[in-house]
Amino acid sequence: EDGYDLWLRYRPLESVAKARYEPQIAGIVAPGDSPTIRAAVDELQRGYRGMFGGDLTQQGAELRDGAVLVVRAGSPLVQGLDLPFAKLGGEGYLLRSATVQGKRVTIIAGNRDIGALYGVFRFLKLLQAGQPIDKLDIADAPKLQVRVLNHWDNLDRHVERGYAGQSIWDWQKLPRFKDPRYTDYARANASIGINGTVLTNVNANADILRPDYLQKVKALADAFRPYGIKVYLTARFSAPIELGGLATADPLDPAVRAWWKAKIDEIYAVIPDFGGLLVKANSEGQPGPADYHRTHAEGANMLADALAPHRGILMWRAFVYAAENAEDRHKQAYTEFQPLDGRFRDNVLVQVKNGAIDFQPREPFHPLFGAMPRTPLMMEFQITKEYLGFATHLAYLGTMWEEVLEADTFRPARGTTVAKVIETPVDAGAATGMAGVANIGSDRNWSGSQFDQANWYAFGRFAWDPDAKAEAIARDWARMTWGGDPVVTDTVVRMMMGSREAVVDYMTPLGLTHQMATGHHYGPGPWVADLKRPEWNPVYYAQARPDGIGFDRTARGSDALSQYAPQVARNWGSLATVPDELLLWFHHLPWDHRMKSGRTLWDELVVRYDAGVDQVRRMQADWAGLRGKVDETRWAEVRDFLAIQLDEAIWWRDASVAYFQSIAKRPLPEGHKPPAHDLDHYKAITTPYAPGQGK
Ligand code: BDP
Repeated sequence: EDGYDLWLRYRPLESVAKARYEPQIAGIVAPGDSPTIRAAVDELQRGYRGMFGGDLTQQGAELRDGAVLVVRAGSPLVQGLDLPFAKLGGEGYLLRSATVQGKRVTIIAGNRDIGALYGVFRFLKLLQAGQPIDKLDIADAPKLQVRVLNHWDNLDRHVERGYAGQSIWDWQKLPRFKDPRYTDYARANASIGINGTVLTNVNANADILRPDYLQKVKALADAFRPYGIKVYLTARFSAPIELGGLATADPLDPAVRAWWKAKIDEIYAVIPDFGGLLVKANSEGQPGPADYHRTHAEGANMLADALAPHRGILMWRAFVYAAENAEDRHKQAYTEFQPLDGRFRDNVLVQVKNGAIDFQPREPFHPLFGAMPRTPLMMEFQITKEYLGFATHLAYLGTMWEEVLEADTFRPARGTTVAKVIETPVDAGAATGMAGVANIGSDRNWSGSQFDQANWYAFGRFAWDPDAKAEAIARDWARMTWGGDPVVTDTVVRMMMGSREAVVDYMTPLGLTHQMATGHHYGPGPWVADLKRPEWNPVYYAQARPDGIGFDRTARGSDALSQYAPQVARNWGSLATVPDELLLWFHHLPWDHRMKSGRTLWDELVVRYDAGVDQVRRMQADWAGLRGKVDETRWAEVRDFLAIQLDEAIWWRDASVAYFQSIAKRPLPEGHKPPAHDLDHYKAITTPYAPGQGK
């Protein structure tokens, strides 16, 4: 095994389980004939072949006991049954054990074919997990409409922040050659409810909008369509200049508007169900409406208006911080976007990163959530682990996403979690959604490591249900990916559940952030102070000085806290109630500040760095115990990656302790070893050829 099959492995069931299931799965009845129903039947067959051996017989309208019905609402086969189609929406599904024509059957159905496909994946998951299927009564529907991956893939197949090889989009061979991998990609996404994919990097290249590239995009759209997946592209705001030869890209210029309208009409002529566009504007050097003194709303609405007749969506990113702006970077997106509340069209989704800075191992939730009640906001998570040790460090992100989604914004009132904010359409026609920056590449195992597949999986599950639980998701993934042995499942889940906190601890404990080395963001660089913009430097974030450490975001400092609801601001603003995890995010404190543990801040910091390293050791020990219980190839890969992670956790810990000790000038707490080398040693380490860098 090399991991290619992801969580859709469908390995042979044990004979007891097989014997139990067999009478309940005696054939398929799938009367509809559409590409999506065919995909559903294919998947059921594939699963059956893998788990039971042989093919399921396709049966006609004459039902037999044990038939599995794959149908749509309205099928004569399910008439007269009391089935909850009304609450399934366009993409939901139901699984129901029932008696039809006097026979015991299992119904898998949705209002549309895609629901039936999603239902088949759920059914296969039950079998993979050894769950009973004789009294099924499940109805499920996604809580968000737009559930998209964002590929930061360039046209030359370099993936920005990608750690799994090259882009899987082989532009040079498209449209003629459709790699079978495109279908497996679509299957994997459909199995977790992802219904869209942005093919190209947010740092966009206008060439993707050229007619020849649109034909390539169409080929991908054709491959994905049966699986309910729409394609989206990134739009470079200056494309009217670069492709259209216009002198300006001013969104209020009639020629510019006409150019975009024609371009968007052209896209829809090629791909009638095209999803829409994603734009990064006036951020990190990208062109945008501010170049013409226009607002983000003016820029977004121009594109939204051109997309609207085609029912297309415009995703507009709120990830902005400007070179000219001296304001705390935490505050800048809110300052720029919040006043625009209510000014965006209904088919615009403002795409907001989970935290205010940048996909760090831990951030408090972004203050825009809850603060723009008249604007559709979508969540943006980063699945690829740019700031959490690339593919080599084991870090399950489900716990991080759950933490953010469960956070209470108190806007307008207690109980309005971030999940509620993004789930609730701002008015009847408004869109909802979640985006995940993909970790997928051309590596055989798709994600660069076995365990990073779990992050792709978890993203889909949270996009379907933002109120989902990270542990339950980890358990499902572990069972499907590593087999049914409960010892394996429990161990894998335990490793996963502690893994992200370990990374936080050995990289950026107690609310520290952005301590990564320049450019690639892989190793430690807490001393870096030479980059041209202040907020690119780690020293900007830690504010470590002889008097103490941490970024003061209270009213005495940058007052970023004032961007949150008063209850949140009070909670995080007070030393009595702020959780240790966010302490230095919001407060600058003396090295001898007394922590809840009774230790000084300096001692606590060192204790946390070591706790992170120890947790990696525990993961190693856990994994060692699974030898022989999972296949050797994948086992050995994980073992080796954990060894890399331990080395690098120690590197992070030692480099950070050496640096902060040079400022704090205090001894290490009892029992904690000094760094192996002096500070200059760590400063001299360079990583010039790390993968995934921006270009
Ligand atoms: C940063 C990445 C950069 C992205 C940027 C973004 O380092 O490569 O372009 O986010 O989200 O974290 O636009």
